[in-house]
Amino acid sequence: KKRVVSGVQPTGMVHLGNYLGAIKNWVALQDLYETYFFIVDLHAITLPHDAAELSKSTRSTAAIYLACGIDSSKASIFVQSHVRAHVELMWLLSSSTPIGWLNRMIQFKEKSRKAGDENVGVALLTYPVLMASDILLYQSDLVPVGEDQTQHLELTREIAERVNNLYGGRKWKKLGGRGGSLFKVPEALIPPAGARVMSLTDGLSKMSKSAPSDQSRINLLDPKDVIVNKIKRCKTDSLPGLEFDNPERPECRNLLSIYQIITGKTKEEVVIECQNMNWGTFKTTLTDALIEHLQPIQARYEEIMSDQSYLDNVLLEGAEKASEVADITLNNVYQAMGFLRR
Ligand code: AQP
Repeated sequence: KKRVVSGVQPTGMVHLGNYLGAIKNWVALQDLYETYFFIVDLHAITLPHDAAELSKSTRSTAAIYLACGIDSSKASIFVQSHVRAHVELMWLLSSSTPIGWLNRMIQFKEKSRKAGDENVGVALLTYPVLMASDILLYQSDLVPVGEDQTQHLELTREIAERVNNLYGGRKWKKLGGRGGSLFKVPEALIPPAGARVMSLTDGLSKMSKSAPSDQSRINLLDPKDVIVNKIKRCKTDSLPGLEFDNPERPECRNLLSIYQIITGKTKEEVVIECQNMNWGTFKTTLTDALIEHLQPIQARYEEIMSDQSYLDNVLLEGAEKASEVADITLNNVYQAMGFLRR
């Protein structure tokens, strides 16, 4: 079976964008591939973070994975920092990653500009190397990535090829290794179209955990009245009818797309159903569909959170399974780089 890895950062509340763009798609992937879904807590400290919140958020994100249908008998579900190999391999990869490759990363440029000099730690520059480590440790074939992460995946591929060339093959064999590639070079798994969920208050920017206003996103755990209120107040326009493909109407496209994905209808079905609706009617329809979709997830979440030992066990088993695979890769790289083995 091909291997797939992916994760969400425990940096706040998981929102509809994380769900529709990532977690919901993983549920189908776990039946097709050998999957590793982790909570990327080490990435969550890239920008200044709240220490008291991190572990709570990590637990909650793990419970959300399970509540959304990720199944621990199919996928390895674990916390990134529980598998030490991630940080170790990152250091080894850093030595072979030219700093120019990292300086080029658009997200670094954007996030460092926004954060201001005082808040820009070295980790903001080097975190794509940690991401490369996350992926390469598992010899992943496919990585589901949003548009915003394609540059980082390309970097991962470049790092893999460079380390394979520098230390793999015959050189590794001479040091007692198996020879061949140290890393599989992974491919991107592009998510289904329409999976980029935009802000409720601005149809041109993505729904995001870090946006200051909570009104801009639907959190997966938002209670019913909050969802009603957020959809009631979300940005719309004053044109008649509803349509997907008018570039002047990004909010309209976004809300219709959300409706389409959570109801599982086709675009054509949604067009027929909604094209003549006014905003008031559509907002009620969308709110009802959201509540109907999220309510069972929220109920399962409460159940999972009420049994801490179950969650601990899932994470422990997940970390053990993941470590077995990760340690093989890590040990190979140590060997190929010439480290004295214990
Ligand atoms: N708006 C979105 N639409 C579709 N997919 C999205 N993802 C995030 N936002 C959207 C996908 O969720 C996964 C996990 O993301 P992350 O935790 O690494 O955070 P992020 O990509 O930085 O986005 P966030 O959650 O909104 O945080 P901030 O505020 O930091 O930008 C990824 O697969 C991502 O593509």
